[in-house]
Amino acid sequence: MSKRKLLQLLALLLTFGLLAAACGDSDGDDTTATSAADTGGTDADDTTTTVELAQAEGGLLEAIIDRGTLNCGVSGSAVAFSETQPDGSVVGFDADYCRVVAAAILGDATAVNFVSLTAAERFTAVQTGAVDVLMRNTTWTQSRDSEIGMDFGPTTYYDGQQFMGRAADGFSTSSTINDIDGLTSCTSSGTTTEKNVADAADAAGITVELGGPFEDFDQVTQAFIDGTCDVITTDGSGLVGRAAVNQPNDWVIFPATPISKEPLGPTYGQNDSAFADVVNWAVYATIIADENGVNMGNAADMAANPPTAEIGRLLGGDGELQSGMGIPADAFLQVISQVGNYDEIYVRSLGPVGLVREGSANAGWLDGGLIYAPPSR
Ligand SMILES: N[C@@H](CCC(=O)N[C@@H](CS)C(=O)NCC(=O)O)C(=O)O
Repeated sequence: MSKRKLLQLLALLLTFGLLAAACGDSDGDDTTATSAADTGGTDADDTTTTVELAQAEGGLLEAIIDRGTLNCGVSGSAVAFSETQPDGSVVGFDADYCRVVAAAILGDATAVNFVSLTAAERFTAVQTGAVDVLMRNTTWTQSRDSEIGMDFGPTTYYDGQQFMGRAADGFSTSSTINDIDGLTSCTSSGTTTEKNVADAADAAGITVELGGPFEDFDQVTQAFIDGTCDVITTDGSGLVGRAAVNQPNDWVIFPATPISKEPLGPTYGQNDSAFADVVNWAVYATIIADENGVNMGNAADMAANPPTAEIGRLLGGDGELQSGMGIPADAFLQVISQVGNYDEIYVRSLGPVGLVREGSANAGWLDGGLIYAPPSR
């Protein structure tokens, strides 16, 4: 058995112990590091070593090209971000970013194997190689970036944590964290969300009961509807999506300023720069295209007659940089013509639930937002 296979097997064995521990664990965000160490070694450093060894050979880009499909980890139940349809297909903003990466590497936006993962399962799925990348409303944090062994690509959606309560219970959009003193707040296990509530409650000097544990946000939303939870909490976009689907007449989202920063974007195993560069620049390509008015409808014409030298380079013309990254020269032309630019991807999925870029952090940098890409040069 090759060293890589042996390590994958070891990682897989760890997973079984890990998932069993993670599913019912209300502190799942730490579960990955802690449980892996508990199962496979004597301390947390063992986990890190295993992950690093498993990834030291790199080569994920070549493996995906050989396989012919991208294994992309998604939620599958995140409204407007990744929603599994009855026929098994997945729609949404995150699902489209899986397609962006597949189009860049394989020239085919449909060459994606979507893998639905709970919050608590997601990092193990990357560590064991079950998925190549997560597009799963995943927040970039210091511990995930370091001890949990992930690397993060460009933020595709700037989010922040909020609460949702009922107007009948006295909540309004101007409610604050102080208004949930003594109440039960529910969220899914294995998220930044559950920890932020504890921090925010401590800072405000209030007591908040954590309901659950809940494995996913379907269960959380149902518990809110059933009245088990006074309020529910997650990334603001998740609350907007749930309200859009359930069409309640008295669910309100607060506070106006979120209690945390939740930068969401692609997440993959650490120390594989060739793969990371491709994911990152595929995302940047959608942003540069948006800034320059290159879209699904005109990308082929723009490639044939580039309006600027940068667009020529980006779409595969003179001076293109994609071949040197191990992907076809026209990789980003495929991304834009098959999936679209950032704005097209955003509006297609997030527009219908009422999430608008204008005036938000997700506007382009020239419009006062944070969506920004380095130059293609
Ligand atoms: N961004 C946070 C939360 C991610 C997450 O899985 N959130 C869940 C619930 S707490 C969610 O919003 N799911 C969307 C949905 O199922 O509607 C993280 O990375 O930990």
